[in-house]
Amino acid sequence: MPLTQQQIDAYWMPFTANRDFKKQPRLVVGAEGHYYTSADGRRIYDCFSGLWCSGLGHCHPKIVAAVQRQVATLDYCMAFQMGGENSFQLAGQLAEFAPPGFNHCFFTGSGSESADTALKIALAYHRAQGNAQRNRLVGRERGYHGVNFGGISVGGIGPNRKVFNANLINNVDHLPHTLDLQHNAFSKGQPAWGAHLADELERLAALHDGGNIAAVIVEPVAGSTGILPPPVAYLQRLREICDRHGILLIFDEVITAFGRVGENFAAQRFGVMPDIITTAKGLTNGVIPMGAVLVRDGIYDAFMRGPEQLIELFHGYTYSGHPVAAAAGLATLDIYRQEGVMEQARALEAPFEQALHSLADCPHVIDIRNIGLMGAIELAPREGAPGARGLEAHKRCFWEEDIAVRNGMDILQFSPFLNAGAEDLARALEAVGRVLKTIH
Ligand code: PXG
Ligand code: PLP
Repeated sequence: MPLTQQQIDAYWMPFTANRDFKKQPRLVVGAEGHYYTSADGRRIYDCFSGLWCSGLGHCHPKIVAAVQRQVATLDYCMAFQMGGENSFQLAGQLAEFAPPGFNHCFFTGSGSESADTALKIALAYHRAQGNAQRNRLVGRERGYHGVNFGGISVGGIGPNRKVFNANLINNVDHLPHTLDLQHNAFSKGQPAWGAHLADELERLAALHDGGNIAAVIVEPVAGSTGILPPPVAYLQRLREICDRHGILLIFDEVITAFGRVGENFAAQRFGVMPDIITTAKGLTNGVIPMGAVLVRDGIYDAFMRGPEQLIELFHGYTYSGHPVAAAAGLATLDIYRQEGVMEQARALEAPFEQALHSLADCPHVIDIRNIGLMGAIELAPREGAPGARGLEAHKRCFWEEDIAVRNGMDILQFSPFLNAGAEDLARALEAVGRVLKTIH
């Protein structure tokens, strides 16, 4: 049954140009492996792994089976003062999957909830340590940490903050972002230029006194803003400055964890260990919403003092550790470990980079950048109509080339499946090239 106009009108779509979309809705009714099935019966190759979240492909049979079993066994369990057994199993498995020393995790329902949870844990940790004066937070321009008030406050995406400006949380500073097309356009992997931008943290520490800063939150690779790989040595420098001043370093790995940069976590790829790691998305392959915040041992331990009958952290969600999500997470982690996924992702990085950069000479392209299985093609905005060119490219890819490509304004973004075929990917990028050649 085709949707009625009333149904189309009723859904207020997230981060979507609703009126434009509803003139000709791009609707999907099924998915399997690397393809969606559109409502008009076409197979659409997914170049974005859902929304970064479905790296193993859609409807993976092992995850489907695990979810089906779980929903008929324990559908939900009171999350406070009780717990479903499998959420503990998932926590234990995550600790083993994580870098050494991250042996505790707090479950959430999404990346936005993970980001706000991490900020709250950082503030509460310092208080538990007797350092209540450490209450400043530092984010970064162009950072994306979801859409809740904490996340948009430390985040650095102008339009996400503008309307809420007066109500953002207090005591937040921002580091500069690291993209400068004069210095690092068309970089492959980590740009050589830009490590010095981390020194802005030292300036903030001088201004406010480093002893008043609680935490710095950054994405190891800024994703949502259009993929900004960290300059060589940048993250190391942030780590050093944090250490010098006792500041917690939070890596928001909602996108970068679970193979997106060829390792379990970006922290491992870049060889820099944060104190707190936020995750979501790939934790369950996107099948059931779930996030997790992983903390270094000392952080958890700092809370485990005081009277034992008292709650140590006044925080939690109805759906923290949801049993059906936990089942999806357990099945997903099994696949990451058993099916050579990280090796596949690493092997795909070079052919992906090559295919992406082969579009450098297409019309309107002003930058291409990539790392791991994250890639962006930045287009010059159309005169007087920012975003129009990117949206047109997205729509034409969907209708004319049968591929799903994400656009953030005029930046086309790619998040291939961790197990994508190099030829499929090359074909999809050729199709993008065809579209770019015919766009005005
Ligand atoms: N932190 C980071 C680093 C993210 O990338 C979130 C937090 C928020 O997660 P939730 O689950 O609340 O959406 C994200 C999410 C895009 C795109 O097109 C990126 C995200 C979400 C949707 C689209 O790049 N990132
Ligand atoms: N609002 C009300 C009125 C609630 O009772 C609750 C949870 O009990 C919430 C919001 C928070 O919901 P969640 O735990 O799903 O984040």
